[in-house]
Amino acid sequence: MADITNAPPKTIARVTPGQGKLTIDWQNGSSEKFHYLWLRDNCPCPRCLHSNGQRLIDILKLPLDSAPSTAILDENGALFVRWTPGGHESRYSAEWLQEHSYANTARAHRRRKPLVWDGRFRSAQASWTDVSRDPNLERRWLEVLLDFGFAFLRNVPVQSGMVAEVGDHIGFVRATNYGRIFDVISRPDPNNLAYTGLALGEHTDNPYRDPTPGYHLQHCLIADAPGGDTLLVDGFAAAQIMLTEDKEGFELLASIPRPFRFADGTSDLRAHFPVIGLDADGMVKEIHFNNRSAAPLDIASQLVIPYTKAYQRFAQILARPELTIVLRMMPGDLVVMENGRALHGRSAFDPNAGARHLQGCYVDKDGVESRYRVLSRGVTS
Ligand code: NM2
Ligand code: OGA
Ligand code: ZN
Ligand code: ZN
Repeated sequence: MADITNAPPKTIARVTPGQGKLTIDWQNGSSEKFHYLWLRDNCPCPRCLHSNGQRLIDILKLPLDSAPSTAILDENGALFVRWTPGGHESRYSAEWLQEHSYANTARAHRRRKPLVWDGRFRSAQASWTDVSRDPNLERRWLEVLLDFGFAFLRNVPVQSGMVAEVGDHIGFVRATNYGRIFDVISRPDPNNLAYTGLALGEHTDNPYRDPTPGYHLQHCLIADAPGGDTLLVDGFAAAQIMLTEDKEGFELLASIPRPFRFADGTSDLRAHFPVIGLDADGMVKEIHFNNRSAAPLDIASQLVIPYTKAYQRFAQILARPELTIVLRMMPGDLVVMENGRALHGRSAFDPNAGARHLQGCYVDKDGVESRYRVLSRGVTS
Protein backbone atom coordinates (compact mmCIF):
# COMPACT_ATOMS: atom_id res chain seq x y z
CA MET A 1 0.00 0.00 0.00
CA ALA A 2 1.51 3.25 -1.12
CA ASP A 3 1.27 5.10 2.19
CA ILE A 4 3.33 2.55 4.07
CA THR A 5 6.40 2.20 1.87
CA ASN A 6 9.62 2.70 3.76
CA ALA A 7 12.15 4.74 1.78
CA PRO A 8 15.80 4.20 2.80
CA PRO A 9 16.59 6.26 5.91
CA LYS A 10 18.12 9.66 5.30
CA THR A 11 20.77 11.30 7.44
CA ILE A 12 20.63 14.94 8.52
CA ALA A 13 23.66 16.94 7.30
CA ARG A 14 22.79 20.32 8.82
CA VAL A 15 20.05 22.18 10.65
CA THR A 16 19.56 25.91 10.13
CA PRO A 17 17.06 27.99 12.11
CA GLY A 18 15.16 30.56 10.07
CA GLN A 19 12.05 32.73 10.21
CA GLY A 20 9.38 30.56 11.92
CA LYS A 21 10.86 27.41 10.38
CA LEU A 22 13.90 25.22 10.64
CA THR A 23 15.68 24.02 7.51
CA ILE A 24 16.95 20.45 7.50
CA ASP A 25 19.60 19.70 4.90
CA TRP A 26 19.70 15.98 4.27
CA GLN A 27 22.92 14.15 3.44
CA ASN A 28 21.60 13.29 -0.01
CA GLY A 29 21.47 16.98 -0.98
CA SER A 30 17.73 17.61 -0.53
CA SER A 31 16.41 19.96 2.09
CA GLU A 32 13.10 20.79 3.66
CA LYS A 33 11.54 23.05 6.23
CA PHE A 34 9.66 22.28 9.44
CA HIS A 35 7.69 24.93 11.34
CA TYR A 36 8.81 25.52 14.91
CA LEU A 37 5.23 25.31 16.01
CA TRP A 38 4.81 21.93 14.30
CA LEU A 39 8.00 20.63 15.91
CA ARG A 40 7.05 21.90 19.35
CA ASP A 41 3.56 20.41 18.98
CA ASN A 42 5.12 17.04 18.11
CA CYS A 43 7.76 16.91 20.83
CA PRO A 44 8.30 13.21 21.61
CA CYS A 45 9.75 13.70 25.12
CA PRO A 46 8.11 11.69 27.94
CA ARG A 47 6.34 14.81 29.28
CA CYS A 48 4.71 15.43 25.90
CA LEU A 49 4.21 11.84 24.70
CA HIS A 50 3.31 8.81 26.79
CA SER A 51 5.29 5.63 26.06
CA ASN A 52 2.05 4.21 24.60
CA GLY A 53 2.23 6.83 21.83
CA GLN A 54 -0.67 8.95 23.10
CA ARG A 55 -0.17 12.65 23.54
CA LEU A 56 0.17 14.13 27.00
CA ILE A 57 0.93 17.63 25.70
CA ASP A 58 -1.79 20.11 26.59
CA ILE A 59 -2.88 21.85 23.40
CA LEU A 60 -4.27 24.70 25.53
CA LYS A 61 -0.76 25.42 26.76
CA LEU A 62 1.11 25.05 23.47
CA PRO A 63 3.09 28.30 23.06
CA LEU A 64 2.24 29.62 19.60
CA ASP A 65 5.42 31.69 19.59
CA SER A 66 7.67 28.64 20.16
CA ALA A 67 11.15 29.25 18.75
CA PRO A 68 14.48 27.54 19.34
CA SER A 69 17.13 29.09 21.56
CA THR A 70 19.30 26.16 20.42
CA ALA A 71 18.83 23.87 17.41
CA ILE A 72 21.67 21.46 16.71
CA LEU A 73 22.45 17.94 15.59
CA ASP A 74 23.11 15.77 18.63
CA GLU A 75 25.68 12.97 18.92
CA ASN A 76 23.18 10.43 17.48
CA GLY A 77 22.42 12.50 14.41
CA ALA A 78 19.06 13.58 15.84
CA LEU A 79 17.72 17.12 15.89
CA PHE A 80 17.99 18.65 19.37
CA VAL A 81 15.98 21.78 20.17
CA ARG A 82 15.82 23.89 23.33
CA TRP A 83 12.72 26.07 23.17
CA THR A 84 11.97 29.56 24.22
CA PRO A 85 9.90 30.52 26.01
CA GLY A 86 10.26 27.98 28.82
CA GLY A 87 13.47 26.05 28.04
CA HIS A 88 11.68 22.80 27.12
CA GLU A 89 13.95 20.31 25.30
CA SER A 90 13.04 18.05 22.38
CA ARG A 91 14.84 15.46 20.26
CA TYR A 92 13.63 14.25 16.87
CA SER A 93 15.33 11.37 15.09
CA ALA A 94 16.17 11.78 11.41
CA GLU A 95 14.03 8.75 10.66
CA TRP A 96 11.01 10.22 12.46
CA LEU A 97 11.37 13.56 10.68
CA GLN A 98 11.61 11.83 7.35
CA GLU A 99 8.62 9.62 8.07
CA HIS A 100 6.46 12.58 9.09
CA SER A 101 7.71 15.11 6.57
CA TYR A 102 4.91 17.27 5.20
CA ALA A 103 6.84 18.54 2.20
CA ASN A 104 4.67 18.35 -0.94
CA THR A 105 6.79 15.57 -2.41
CA ALA A 106 6.62 13.48 0.76
CA ARG A 107 2.86 13.99 0.99
CA ALA A 108 2.39 13.04 -2.65
CA HIS A 109 4.52 9.94 -2.08
CA ARG A 110 2.39 8.84 0.87
CA ARG A 111 -0.89 9.34 -0.96
CA ARG A 112 -2.73 6.19 -1.90
CA LYS A 113 -2.16 5.38 -5.57
CA PRO A 114 -4.63 2.69 -6.46
CA LEU A 115 -3.56 0.47 -9.35
CA VAL A 116 -6.56 0.36 -11.68
CA TRP A 117 -7.53 -2.74 -13.64
CA ASP A 118 -9.82 -3.96 -16.36
CA GLY A 119 -11.51 -7.24 -17.29
CA ARG A 120 -8.22 -9.03 -18.03
CA PHE A 121 -6.84 -8.56 -14.53
CA ARG A 122 -6.41 -11.60 -12.29
CA SER A 123 -5.92 -10.68 -8.66
CA ALA A 124 -4.04 -12.61 -6.00
CA GLN A 125 -5.28 -15.96 -4.88
CA ALA A 126 -3.84 -17.76 -1.92
CA SER A 127 -4.82 -20.82 0.02
CA TRP A 128 -6.58 -20.02 3.27
CA THR A 129 -4.54 -22.72 4.99
CA ASP A 130 -1.36 -20.80 4.11
CA VAL A 131 -2.71 -17.29 4.73
CA SER A 132 -4.07 -18.22 8.14
CA ARG A 133 -0.72 -19.70 9.22
CA ASP A 134 1.87 -17.48 7.58
CA PRO A 135 1.74 -13.80 8.62
CA ASN A 136 4.16 -12.77 5.90
CA LEU A 137 2.07 -14.39 3.19
CA GLU A 138 -1.01 -12.83 4.74
CA ARG A 139 0.69 -9.42 4.65
CA ARG A 140 1.46 -9.79 0.95
CA TRP A 141 -2.05 -11.01 0.23
CA LEU A 142 -3.52 -8.05 2.14
CA GLU A 143 -1.26 -5.70 0.19
CA VAL A 144 -2.82 -6.92 -3.05
CA LEU A 145 -6.26 -6.48 -1.53
CA LEU A 146 -5.43 -2.90 -0.53
CA ASP A 147 -3.78 -2.02 -3.85
CA PHE A 148 -6.33 -3.58 -6.20
CA GLY A 149 -9.52 -3.73 -4.16
CA PHE A 150 -10.14 -7.49 -4.21
CA ALA A 151 -8.34 -10.78 -3.66
CA PHE A 152 -9.26 -14.45 -3.47
CA LEU A 153 -8.79 -17.17 -0.94
CA ARG A 154 -8.97 -20.78 -2.06
CA ASN A 155 -9.53 -23.94 -0.02
CA VAL A 156 -11.66 -22.22 2.57
CA PRO A 157 -13.45 -25.17 4.21
CA VAL A 158 -16.92 -25.57 2.76
CA GLN A 159 -18.62 -25.03 6.09
CA SER A 160 -21.21 -22.59 7.25
CA GLY A 161 -19.68 -19.76 9.28
CA MET A 162 -16.21 -19.92 7.75
CA VAL A 163 -16.80 -16.56 6.09
CA ALA A 164 -17.03 -14.94 9.52
CA GLU A 165 -13.93 -16.79 10.69
CA VAL A 166 -12.02 -15.28 7.77
CA GLY A 167 -13.64 -11.88 8.41
CA ASP A 168 -12.64 -11.92 12.06
CA HIS A 169 -9.13 -12.97 11.11
CA ILE A 170 -8.48 -10.03 8.75
CA GLY A 171 -10.61 -7.53 10.71
CA PHE A 172 -13.87 -7.42 12.64
CA VAL A 173 -17.14 -8.70 11.26
CA ARG A 174 -19.83 -6.03 11.31
CA ALA A 175 -23.31 -7.29 12.09
CA THR A 176 -26.14 -5.63 10.17
CA ASN A 177 -29.86 -6.18 9.72
CA TYR A 178 -28.84 -9.10 7.46
CA GLY A 179 -27.10 -10.74 10.41
CA ARG A 180 -23.42 -11.33 11.17
CA ILE A 181 -23.36 -13.54 8.10
CA PHE A 182 -25.96 -13.90 5.38
CA ASP A 183 -26.92 -16.74 3.07
CA VAL A 184 -27.18 -15.64 -0.53
CA ILE A 185 -29.61 -18.22 -1.90
CA SER A 186 -32.79 -18.04 -3.88
CA ARG A 187 -35.71 -17.81 -1.42
CA PRO A 188 -39.47 -17.82 -1.69
CA ASP A 189 -40.22 -14.36 -0.27
CA PRO A 190 -37.01 -12.37 -0.80
CA ASN A 191 -36.61 -9.02 0.98
CA ASN A 192 -33.64 -8.34 -1.31
CA LEU A 193 -33.11 -9.17 -4.99
CA ALA A 194 -29.81 -10.79 -3.98
CA TYR A 195 -32.01 -13.60 -2.58
CA THR A 196 -33.45 -14.52 -6.00
CA GLY A 197 -31.95 -16.07 -9.13
CA LEU A 198 -32.03 -12.73 -10.97
CA ALA A 199 -28.96 -11.22 -12.56
CA LEU A 200 -27.46 -8.42 -10.47
CA GLY A 201 -25.71 -5.58 -12.27
CA GLU A 202 -22.44 -4.42 -10.77
CA HIS A 203 -23.01 -2.61 -7.53
CA THR A 204 -21.60 -1.74 -4.16
CA ASP A 205 -23.44 -3.23 -1.21
CA ASN A 206 -25.46 -1.26 1.30
CA PRO A 207 -25.08 2.33 0.04
CA TYR A 208 -28.17 2.96 2.16
CA ARG A 209 -26.09 2.41 5.29
CA ASP A 210 -23.83 5.01 6.90
CA PRO A 211 -21.10 4.05 7.45
CA THR A 212 -21.25 1.75 4.46
CA PRO A 213 -19.40 -1.54 5.03
CA GLY A 214 -15.78 -1.23 3.90
CA TYR A 215 -15.16 -4.84 2.86
CA HIS A 216 -17.51 -7.51 1.64
CA LEU A 217 -16.65 -11.21 1.81
CA GLN A 218 -18.39 -13.87 -0.26
CA HIS A 219 -17.69 -17.54 0.33
CA CYS A 220 -18.98 -20.09 -2.15
CA LEU A 221 -20.53 -23.18 -0.55
CA ILE A 222 -22.52 -24.60 -3.50
CA ALA A 223 -22.31 -23.75 -7.22
CA ASP A 224 -24.47 -26.38 -8.89
CA ALA A 225 -27.06 -24.12 -10.54
CA PRO A 226 -26.43 -23.19 -14.16
CA GLY A 227 -25.46 -19.49 -14.39
CA GLY A 228 -24.60 -17.35 -11.40
CA ASP A 229 -21.16 -16.29 -12.60
CA THR A 230 -19.48 -13.54 -10.59
CA LEU A 231 -18.78 -10.14 -12.17
CA LEU A 232 -16.25 -7.62 -10.90
CA VAL A 233 -15.44 -4.12 -12.14
CA ASP A 234 -13.02 -1.51 -10.86
CA GLY A 235 -15.09 1.50 -9.81
CA PHE A 236 -11.96 3.66 -9.70
CA ALA A 237 -11.14 2.79 -13.32
CA ALA A 238 -14.74 3.57 -14.27
CA ALA A 239 -14.54 6.94 -12.46
CA GLN A 240 -11.33 7.81 -14.33
CA ILE A 241 -13.05 7.00 -17.63
CA MET A 242 -16.05 9.09 -16.61
CA LEU A 243 -13.76 12.03 -15.87
CA THR A 244 -12.12 11.73 -19.31
CA GLU A 245 -15.31 11.22 -21.28
CA ASP A 246 -17.78 13.39 -19.38
CA LYS A 247 -16.13 15.83 -16.98
CA GLU A 248 -19.35 17.66 -16.16
CA GLY A 249 -21.11 14.39 -15.43
CA PHE A 250 -18.23 13.34 -13.21
CA GLU A 251 -18.51 16.57 -11.27
CA LEU A 252 -22.24 16.11 -10.75
CA LEU A 253 -21.72 12.55 -9.47
CA ALA A 254 -18.86 13.67 -7.26
CA SER A 255 -20.60 16.66 -5.71
CA ILE A 256 -24.29 15.79 -5.32
CA PRO A 257 -25.17 13.27 -2.63
CA ARG A 258 -27.89 10.94 -3.88
CA PRO A 259 -30.31 9.08 -1.67
CA PHE A 260 -30.29 5.31 -1.27
CA ARG A 261 -32.80 3.25 0.63
CA PHE A 262 -33.56 -0.26 1.77
CA ALA A 263 -36.75 -1.09 3.64
CA ASP A 264 -38.47 -4.27 4.72
CA GLY A 265 -40.69 -5.31 7.63
CA THR A 266 -38.05 -4.57 10.25
CA SER A 267 -35.63 -2.07 8.65
CA ASP A 268 -35.78 1.34 7.05
CA LEU A 269 -32.24 2.22 6.09
CA ARG A 270 -31.51 5.52 4.34
CA ALA A 271 -28.33 7.34 3.49
CA HIS A 272 -27.06 9.94 1.02
CA PHE A 273 -23.71 9.69 -0.74
CA PRO A 274 -22.20 11.11 -3.88
CA VAL A 275 -21.89 8.19 -6.31
CA ILE A 276 -18.24 9.15 -6.79
CA GLY A 277 -16.76 10.00 -3.39
CA LEU A 278 -13.62 12.15 -3.39
CA ASP A 279 -11.10 12.72 -0.65
CA ALA A 280 -9.75 16.10 0.44
CA ASP A 281 -7.18 15.97 -2.39
CA GLY A 282 -9.87 15.39 -5.00
CA MET A 283 -8.84 11.75 -5.52
CA VAL A 284 -11.54 9.11 -5.92
CA LYS A 285 -11.98 7.44 -2.56
CA GLU A 286 -15.16 5.39 -2.76
CA ILE A 287 -18.04 4.60 -5.04
CA HIS A 288 -21.65 4.22 -3.92
CA PHE A 289 -23.63 2.64 -6.71
CA ASN A 290 -26.51 0.21 -6.40
CA ASN A 291 -29.34 0.93 -8.74
CA ARG A 292 -31.72 -1.44 -6.95
CA SER A 293 -31.44 0.74 -3.89
CA ALA A 294 -31.34 4.19 -5.48
CA ALA A 295 -34.08 6.34 -3.95
CA PRO A 296 -35.84 9.20 -5.77
CA LEU A 297 -33.57 12.17 -6.38
CA ASP A 298 -34.20 15.06 -4.05
CA ILE A 299 -32.21 17.81 -5.78
CA ALA A 300 -32.62 21.24 -7.33
CA SER A 301 -34.99 20.99 -10.28
CA GLN A 302 -32.47 22.14 -12.91
CA LEU A 303 -30.15 19.30 -11.88
CA VAL A 304 -32.58 16.41 -12.36
CA ILE A 305 -31.98 15.87 -16.08
CA PRO A 306 -28.19 16.41 -16.13
CA TYR A 307 -27.75 14.33 -12.99
CA THR A 308 -29.82 11.42 -14.30
CA LYS A 309 -27.89 11.49 -17.57
CA ALA A 310 -24.59 11.42 -15.69
CA TYR A 311 -25.80 8.57 -13.50
CA GLN A 312 -26.81 6.55 -16.55
CA ARG A 313 -23.52 7.34 -18.26
CA PHE A 314 -21.60 6.04 -15.27
CA ALA A 315 -23.75 2.89 -15.21
CA GLN A 316 -22.94 2.36 -18.90
CA ILE A 317 -19.22 2.61 -18.18
CA LEU A 318 -19.52 0.16 -15.27
CA ALA A 319 -21.29 -2.31 -17.56
CA ARG A 320 -18.61 -2.24 -20.32
CA PRO A 321 -17.60 -5.82 -21.04
CA GLU A 322 -13.92 -4.90 -21.45
CA LEU A 323 -13.85 -3.58 -17.88
CA THR A 324 -15.63 -6.58 -16.39
CA ILE A 325 -14.01 -9.66 -14.92
CA VAL A 326 -16.29 -12.69 -15.27
CA LEU A 327 -15.48 -15.76 -13.23
CA ARG A 328 -17.14 -18.69 -11.60
CA MET A 329 -16.78 -19.13 -7.89
CA MET A 330 -16.52 -22.76 -6.87
CA PRO A 331 -17.08 -24.29 -3.42
CA GLY A 332 -14.18 -23.31 -1.16
CA ASP A 333 -13.50 -20.03 -3.00
CA LEU A 334 -13.82 -16.81 -1.06
CA VAL A 335 -13.51 -13.32 -2.48
CA VAL A 336 -12.82 -10.25 -0.36
CA MET A 337 -13.85 -7.00 -2.03
CA GLU A 338 -13.27 -3.41 -1.06
CA ASN A 339 -16.94 -2.55 -1.21
CA GLY A 340 -16.50 1.05 -2.36
CA ARG A 341 -14.15 0.09 -5.15
CA ALA A 342 -14.49 -3.42 -6.60
CA LEU A 343 -18.12 -3.42 -7.68
CA HIS A 344 -19.61 -6.87 -7.97
CA GLY A 345 -22.56 -8.50 -9.67
CA ARG A 346 -23.66 -11.87 -10.99
CA SER A 347 -25.34 -13.38 -14.00
CA ALA A 348 -28.78 -14.92 -13.55
CA PHE A 349 -29.01 -18.50 -12.36
CA ASP A 350 -31.75 -21.08 -12.46
CA PRO A 351 -32.54 -22.14 -8.90
CA ASN A 352 -34.78 -24.93 -10.17
CA ALA A 353 -31.94 -26.58 -12.07
CA GLY A 354 -29.46 -26.78 -9.19
CA ALA A 355 -28.49 -25.26 -5.86
CA ARG A 356 -26.37 -22.15 -5.38
CA HIS A 357 -25.22 -20.94 -2.00
CA LEU A 358 -22.88 -18.11 -1.13
CA GLN A 359 -22.31 -16.96 2.41
CA GLY A 360 -21.37 -13.34 2.98
CA CYS A 361 -20.34 -10.93 5.68
CA TYR A 362 -19.05 -7.39 6.02
CA VAL A 363 -15.88 -6.17 7.67
CA ASP A 364 -14.98 -2.54 8.33
CA LYS A 365 -11.99 -0.97 6.64
CA ASP A 366 -10.19 0.23 9.73
CA GLY A 367 -9.54 -3.25 11.09
CA VAL A 368 -8.15 -4.60 7.81
CA GLU A 369 -5.86 -1.62 7.25
CA SER A 370 -4.68 -1.81 10.85
CA ARG A 371 -3.92 -5.51 10.48
CA TYR A 372 -1.88 -4.84 7.34
CA ARG A 373 0.14 -2.16 9.15
CA VAL A 374 0.74 -4.37 12.17
CA LEU A 375 1.89 -7.25 9.96
CA SER A 376 4.15 -4.77 8.12
CA ARG A 377 5.98 -3.64 11.26
CA GLY A 378 9.67 -4.12 10.76
CA VAL A 379 9.22 -5.10 7.10
CA THR A 380 11.21 -2.77 4.88
CA SER A 381 10.19 -3.76 1.36
N1 NM2 B 1 -27.28 -8.73 1.01
C1 NM2 B 1 -26.80 -9.92 0.30
O1 NM2 B 1 -26.55 -4.10 -0.57
C2 NM2 B 1 -27.42 -4.85 -0.98
O2 NM2 B 1 -28.61 -4.60 -0.82
C3 NM2 B 1 -26.99 -6.06 -1.71
C4 NM2 B 1 -26.90 -7.49 0.35
C5 NM2 B 1 -28.72 -8.84 1.13
C6 NM2 B 1 -26.70 -8.72 2.34
C7 NM2 B 1 -27.40 -7.33 -1.05
C1 OGA C 1 -24.85 -9.85 -2.90
C2 OGA C 1 -24.52 -10.10 -4.28
C3 OGA C 1 -23.78 -11.74 -5.83
C4 OGA C 1 -23.94 -13.19 -6.10
O1 OGA C 1 -25.25 -10.78 -2.23
O2 OGA C 1 -24.67 -8.72 -2.43
O3 OGA C 1 -24.27 -9.17 -4.96
O4 OGA C 1 -23.08 -13.71 -6.78
N1 OGA C 1 -24.46 -11.37 -4.66
O5 OGA C 1 -24.91 -13.79 -5.68
ZN1 ZN D 1 8.31 17.57 25.24
ZN1 ZN E 1 -23.94 -7.37 -3.61
